[in-house]
Amino acid sequence: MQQSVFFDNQGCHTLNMADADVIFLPNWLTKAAADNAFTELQDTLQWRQDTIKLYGKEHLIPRLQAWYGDSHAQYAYSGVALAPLPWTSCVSELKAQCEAAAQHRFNSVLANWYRDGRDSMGMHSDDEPQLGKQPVIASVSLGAERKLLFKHKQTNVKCSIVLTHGSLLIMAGKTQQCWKHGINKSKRIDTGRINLTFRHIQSALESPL
Ligand SMILES: O=C(O)CCC(=O)C(=O)O
Ligand SMILES: [Mn+2]
Repeated sequence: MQQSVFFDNQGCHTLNMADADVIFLPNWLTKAAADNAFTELQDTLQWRQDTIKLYGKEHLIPRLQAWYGDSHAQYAYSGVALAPLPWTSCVSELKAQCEAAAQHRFNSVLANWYRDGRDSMGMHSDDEPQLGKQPVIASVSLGAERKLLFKHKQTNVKCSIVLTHGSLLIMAGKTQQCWKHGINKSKRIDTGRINLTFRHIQSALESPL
């Protein structure tokens, strides 16, 4: 498994991945801010466990999810249509911080709650047409550390990054076009993790910038 990371003196890591633009800030939030956000999101988001149909059979998605955003930011994820709920203050504050860090506007967020190591997310790319050609995605991690795996679609090169409590991962450029990512199950993890992926959904209702 290849993993090479450049460190700068602000603790910002740029992953040296071909055909990708990935930046990782492991201590983006203070521990106190990350602890508070984890508790508040766990308690206040409208978590749901959706099902997906695979080969004609219904399966529960192995994690809880919630979708928040501007009302026009309609999204279909893994075949599940998600109507956005209106922003909560905690999610909206994190959105503003992500916008400042990524220098990019977001209008929606997918929240995932991995209750323990039995919850996971399959390898996928966030490359739905509504996200545009080279989407910028800001991903905030809270709670248990989980490993994010990347696999190059053509070369099958793999690398991984441990997503720490209070970290921010920014994926941009050709990352979604050229790589898949996912979170495997892990027997050793018995505590929860919440991840927020802020996105910008393109919509006909949006006024041009
Ligand atoms: O939990 C994570 O870090 C990954 C989440 C993700 O890939 C997604 O929401 O599309
Ligand atoms: Mn993703």
